[in-house]
Amino acid sequence: MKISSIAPVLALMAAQSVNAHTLFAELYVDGQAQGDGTCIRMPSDPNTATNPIPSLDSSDMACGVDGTKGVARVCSVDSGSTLSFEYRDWPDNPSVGSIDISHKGPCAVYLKKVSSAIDDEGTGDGWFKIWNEGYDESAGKWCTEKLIDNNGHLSVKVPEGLQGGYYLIRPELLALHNADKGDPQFYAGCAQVWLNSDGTQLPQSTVSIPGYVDYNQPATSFNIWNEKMALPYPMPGPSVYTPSSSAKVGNQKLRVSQQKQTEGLAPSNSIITNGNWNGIELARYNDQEGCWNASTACWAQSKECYDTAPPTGHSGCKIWEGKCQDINDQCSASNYKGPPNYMKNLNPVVKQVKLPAAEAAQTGDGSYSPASSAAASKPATTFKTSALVAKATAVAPPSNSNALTVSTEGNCGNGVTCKGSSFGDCCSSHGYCGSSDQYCSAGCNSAFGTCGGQYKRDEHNHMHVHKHKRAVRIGGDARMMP
Ligand SMILES: *[C@@H]1O[C@H](CO)[C@@H](O)[C@H](O)[C@H]1NC(C)=O
Ligand SMILES: [Cu+2]
Repeated sequence: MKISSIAPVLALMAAQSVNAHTLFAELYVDGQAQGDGTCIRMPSDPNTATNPIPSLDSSDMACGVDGTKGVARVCSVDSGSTLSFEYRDWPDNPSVGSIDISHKGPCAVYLKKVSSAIDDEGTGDGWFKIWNEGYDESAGKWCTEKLIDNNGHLSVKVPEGLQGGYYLIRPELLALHNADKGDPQFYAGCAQVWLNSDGTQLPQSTVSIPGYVDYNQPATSFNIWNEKMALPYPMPGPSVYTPSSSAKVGNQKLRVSQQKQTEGLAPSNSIITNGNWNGIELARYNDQEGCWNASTACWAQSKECYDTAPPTGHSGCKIWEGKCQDINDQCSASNYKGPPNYMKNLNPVVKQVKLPAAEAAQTGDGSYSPASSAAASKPATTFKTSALVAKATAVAPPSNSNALTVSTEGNCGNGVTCKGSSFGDCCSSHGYCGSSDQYCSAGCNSAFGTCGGQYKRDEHNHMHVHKHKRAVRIGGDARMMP
């Protein structure tokens, strides 16, 4: 019994070591965290889960790699609800960061009405955009930069008046750092939701994904490195759908839909969630055989949990394992009445996360329109702590500075210096060489290069070198950051 519980843990730990870029990893509905990966389609391979979508022509564009396959859960949202999307640089650790600062570009949120949020593949026609933002000229920031300011969170309101039913909700980021070289990098994932609404509206015109955007369009080949950017930025995709004003009547939240959600609900006897898996309480027992039966059934669920854990991790499986171990211990001690703590909710208490207010609805072309003042103010940085916090390993100073070798791979630390390297002379706090502000100012590590006052506009070249380079291991911590 013990063996079967440990083997999958080790397998997963090994698999979840290296990441880069970003992933839509958690959905919040009116501020309520839905759980790591819960109701979200995401790539199954944790090693590549944060990579951009490989091709703009592929079915991956709809809901990401492996996104044509639905997950077991569907989250409930109301007409007018605020949805917040959490992006993570490390899918199983929200406290590390959201997306590399080099990944500058626009964001958008798309919806598609479907007959089944679980069975619909997401690809094809039916998509409409409910919000987008490109470059905010007054703030001098791209949408992705604001996302970083908001600790990886993006909030939008579900339009009121939409037909109730199942939807796929698709937040999208586009990183433009290599767009001028023919490599626009899209990040998209889908949340499966039930929209509780008695509205009747749906947009007349929708687009197909893939198909709504292509290479060599103004939006996807835009050069962010020009001394003077060709603003306004031409947003990719269709214009934003705005419901007709007649839809916005009264308090939609009080007008509950006649229909009820039937698919993707958490079972009522679920006592813990991990991603889209639910731990189901075991039947009561009061003899030896029943006890060991319960133990077997418990470990079988544990295996299922690990086998289905998304890249966001398996902290819930670990908690469930504790329950199985408890049952085992009790059976061994001839205490055959159980299960212990029957129907006790085992989900950890979720710490409050400060989320940005919903962005103002936009009409038309996606050029910036100011959000509410609440959204503009910087949020506090309260984060729920993950059970699997990766150790941030400080780059140790060299024991002998004469032993420094010049970086040949763009990394620095552990005896490797940026000074004299082709990547730039500054070593960033994350252990990468460069010569822009992001490498040479705050956090710059003077032990492995020079710091300050030499900002050059050559980070473009740098990012090119690092294009999709997998994170390099430095002092036990793997990161892909400046
Ligand atoms: C234990 O499991 C076996 C095999 O599934 C079953 O035949 C038996 O009835 C179970 N016993 C109890 C007490 O639940
Ligand atoms: Cu990237």
